[in-house]
Amino acid sequence: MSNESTRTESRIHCDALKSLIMSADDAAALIPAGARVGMSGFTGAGYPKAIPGALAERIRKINEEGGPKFQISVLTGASTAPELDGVLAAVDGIEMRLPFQTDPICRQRINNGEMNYIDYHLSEVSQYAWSGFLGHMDLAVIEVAGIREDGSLIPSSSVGNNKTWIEQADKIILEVNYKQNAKLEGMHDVYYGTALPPNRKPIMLTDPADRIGEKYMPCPLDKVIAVVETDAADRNSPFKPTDDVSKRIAGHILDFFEREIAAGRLPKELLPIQSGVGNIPNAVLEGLDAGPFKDLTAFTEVIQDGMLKMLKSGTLKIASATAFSLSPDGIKEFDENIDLYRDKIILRQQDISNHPELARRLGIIAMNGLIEADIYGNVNSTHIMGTRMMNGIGGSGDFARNGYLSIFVSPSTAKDGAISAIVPMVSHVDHTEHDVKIIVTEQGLADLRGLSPRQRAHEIINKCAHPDFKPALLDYYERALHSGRGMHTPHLLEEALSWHIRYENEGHM
Ligand code: 0RQ
Repeated sequence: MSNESTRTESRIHCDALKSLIMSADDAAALIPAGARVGMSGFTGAGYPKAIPGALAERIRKINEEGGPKFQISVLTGASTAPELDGVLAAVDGIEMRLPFQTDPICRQRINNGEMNYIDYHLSEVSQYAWSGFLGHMDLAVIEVAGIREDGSLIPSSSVGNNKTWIEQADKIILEVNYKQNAKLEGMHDVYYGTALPPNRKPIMLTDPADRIGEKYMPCPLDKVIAVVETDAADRNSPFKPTDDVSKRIAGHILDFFEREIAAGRLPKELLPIQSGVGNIPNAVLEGLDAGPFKDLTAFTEVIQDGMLKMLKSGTLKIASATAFSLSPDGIKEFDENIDLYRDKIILRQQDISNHPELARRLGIIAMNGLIEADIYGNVNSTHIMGTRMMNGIGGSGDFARNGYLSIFVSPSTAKDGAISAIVPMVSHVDHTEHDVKIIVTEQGLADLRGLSPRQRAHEIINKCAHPDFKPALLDYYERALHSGRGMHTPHLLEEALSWHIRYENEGHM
């Protein structure tokens, strides 16, 4: 993942594919307008580094000449980086994007109505592709760490949907990235037993450490039309230093775990943890590492910096994921100490890392971020003020609905206190009141298990709301309760979204 590998020795060991080595420009020229392209990449790891840029340049030139607009559809594992989403969105080269993105230019195009965006649970993308809902896959562009003699592929720093794209696409272009650590070889576990209903069989994984698949991905040689060699590191932003708000959120979660262990509802090693990306989840991991826990396991989507630290200290004994999501410092740490991490990390495809059957069986503790929650426990994690896409639901729903505990975390306010994260009614729902078990802000932790909607409202307002907004929330709830309308989930429908409208009009809720 950083500079350890060099090009002194070729990583392309398959003779049949050596003759297909070409420049990124020549490979990009093989991608036609209108193509539906499955690309590798998951949270800034394992995405193709050279071809998207070369393609973007080609699209820019062609579109400047006038004539029919050149765009493609881009399907990935999850978010990528400026070298993929950013460059293609900048030239308006993406007609349709799925299933998750975090790129600012993409976001702008999506919210301007210039790009179709389909926001799917990450575990489901592969089955949708196999069911035919996502259309015909023309091409796969996949980054790999190397190609073996028999043409099978050594996956790179993410697996994502690569297995599906390779199997489904008519044609395949490979990027062999020499910056990816050669010792990634052997860390993957790609499962070839999935099927569509009614032919499904149980997935025989009962522990996050179980290996059920292959270390390599077979690749039909007759489909490969180009091989491009690259030398570029994965790119992710550094984490913000842990601030007081994150520390307080982490503290509430650690106290909660200790109470649950004391009550006999969690074992002392907890249950396998899933942690979303972002500064707060990373701070929670750091808090766990500083706490009394040992021999924890993770069954999650991404390995972030906090998890590396936990693996190194022994707090965590095994981490199963589909990708890395490391800061530049995290990448350096991983590369320098890969021998320590190799046996403790398993990278799987995302339809297994996020599989509902496995999340339910293992009893995952899911921890994800929220944009806003309402007083009854519905959570919006995707839409700003109900209409503007932030990132997407990602894998949060896979784990929140199917895990044993679903914890959602957020500061109690956003935008310097102008916005309350706790609102009367969410402006968009991703995780319903039925899926959300625990909400945590720096103010406190609301445990919603076993509570009716009215009881939940008291718990959420009193434990999680910021003091600046608490009186107004209590006032809303009391007036709704006595409005003469339904008392199961009391609401004042005329007012329910007035906080959002006030923010849009006046810049303050
Ligand atoms: O924007 O930096 O411009 O001010 O949203 O908010 O508080 O920094 O939190 O980075 O953890 O993101 C839900 C978006 C939280 C994320 C979400 C603004 C806020 C800031 C980010 P600025 P924070 P985080 C595994 C699981 C869905 C996917 C998921 C997410 C920015 O966690 O995308 O969970 N989750 N995947 O100011 C207006 C509000 C706001 C608000 C926050 N109420 N109104 N703006 N912001 N609340 C990973 C994968 O699936 C791959």
